[in-house]
Amino acid sequence: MTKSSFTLNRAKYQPKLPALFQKAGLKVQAKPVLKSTKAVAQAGEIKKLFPHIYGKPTLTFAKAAKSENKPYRVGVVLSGGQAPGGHNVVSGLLDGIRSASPKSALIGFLGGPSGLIENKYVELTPAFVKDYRNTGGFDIIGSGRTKLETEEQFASALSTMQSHKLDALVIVGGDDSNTNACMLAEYIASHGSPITVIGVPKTIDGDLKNSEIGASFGFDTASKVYSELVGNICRDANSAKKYWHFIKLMGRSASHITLEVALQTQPNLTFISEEIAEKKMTLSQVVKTITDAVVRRAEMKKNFGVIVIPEGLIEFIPEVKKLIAELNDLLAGKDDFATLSMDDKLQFVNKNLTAASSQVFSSLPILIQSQLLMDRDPHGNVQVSRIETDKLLIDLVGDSLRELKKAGKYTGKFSALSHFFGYEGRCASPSNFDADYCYGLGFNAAALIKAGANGYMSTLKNLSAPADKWVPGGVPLTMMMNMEHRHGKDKPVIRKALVDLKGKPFKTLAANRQEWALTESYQDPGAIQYYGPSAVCDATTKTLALEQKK
Ligand code: FBP
Repeated sequence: MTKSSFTLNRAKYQPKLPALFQKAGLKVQAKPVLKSTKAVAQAGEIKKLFPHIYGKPTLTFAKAAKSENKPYRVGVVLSGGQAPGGHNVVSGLLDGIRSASPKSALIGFLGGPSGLIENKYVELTPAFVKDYRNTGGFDIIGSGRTKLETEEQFASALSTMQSHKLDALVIVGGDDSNTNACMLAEYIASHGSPITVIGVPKTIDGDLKNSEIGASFGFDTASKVYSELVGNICRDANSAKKYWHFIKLMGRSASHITLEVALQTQPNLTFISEEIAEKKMTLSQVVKTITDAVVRRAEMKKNFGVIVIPEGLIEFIPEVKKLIAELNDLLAGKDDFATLSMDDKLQFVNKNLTAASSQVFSSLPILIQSQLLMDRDPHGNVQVSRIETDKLLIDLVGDSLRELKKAGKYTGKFSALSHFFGYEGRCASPSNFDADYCYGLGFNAAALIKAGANGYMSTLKNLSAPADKWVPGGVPLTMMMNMEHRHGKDKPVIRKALVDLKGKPFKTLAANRQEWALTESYQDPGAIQYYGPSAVCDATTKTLALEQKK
């Protein structure tokens, strides 16, 4: 296969490892930091559910005086949505275990967790991995969203691992996939097997972070891709001066991507779902906020602007959130729902919803109603990327502007365009940050395997500093767990990190948004740079820089 000259040249990039691994390779030993740990919430219940792996210490590494050189047999699964850098996790892991011994072997399970259950795999040799270094995508072994749930699935997963004589399995995934990793680690330990499970924090959504994890990989690259696109649209809006652009940005629940893109590009209006939930805003209040901005700008003869909307916004409007929770429970108990006609679906739903939710449901356009009734993903999440919130808002704002026009309160023109940026960013070539971070996370996972850590997430701390100053370590997965209502039942899951309304990134937006609404303070972040000055090529996200600013 011929390759673009970018691919050929980018393959030569040598990711930067933390100084400890540069000096010592895998000749390191684990040291506890926090001697014991607790789950973030419902600690008693989590402890009961994970008796074999609960409460372990957090770990860091130091150079070892002596180090045993043994070959490792490791399996790897890429799980959930694609995120830039996955291939570098694989290459860092391979280089890590091979630096312990060139006889080490890496088995890649195909198509996500289902490959592990069904024992579909490929051996990831250095020659196989070579072409994937520093590239985007998960195509090296594919990904999937199968949830490990049943006794049979766990038993098959363990038997696959035993058949390959694995020492460890690495699961690269977001909150749901690392919940899988945690359950599997407990299952394996409870069956007396020495195989260990290590998670790697992945998701463009940026919501797998906490006191121990600075960022999930992929967020940096994806938000830079969207920032470039939104920056271009801002410039177009200000050149043509005739369109309102409604831009929905991926990120499922949390609004981290939207917030980061807003900080990078300074559009006229930005919605942050977490703020909408906190202020208990109704859908009409959201529509009124946009309508007011359109009217005020029209008074200044500016019949154009740019609005960014997180894809999960609809789920955070309290009345819709309640409706979705009721729908989730209803749909979880009705296996034949997908086979019903639309009329039968609507009849079933309207009959079983509470009066308040039924009213909210009926007030939505039929297109949005049908999108709310689509299949949930295997983890019970509404597939918000398929709900056209951008178009819904354009319709509703259009209606309210027509009313104002009739009442003589608005004389402007409203011509709106909708965009959705999501899949455009998930497989981009990893930025230097993600290329380094992912390679380091993979190498660090090898160090955790060598340390015999089970039920841990691979971590690199101090991420706003240059890569050689990053601090490798591990965090017990149970430390991030809490109980949540999913598929009509309470289940242990890793807690999602939503946007902190008291945090510096949100406060920076809040301090500037009035000015940005009425002016054209648009910024042009440009495309991701892979060659050039470090200040441009190695810059982290604004979110990370603001969060870690002392
Ligand atoms: P992960 O949490 O698995 O990383 O997935 C992130 C995401 O890209 C969300 O932002 C988006 O809502 C969802 O995946 C889309 O899923 P799909 O790829 O199944 O359409």
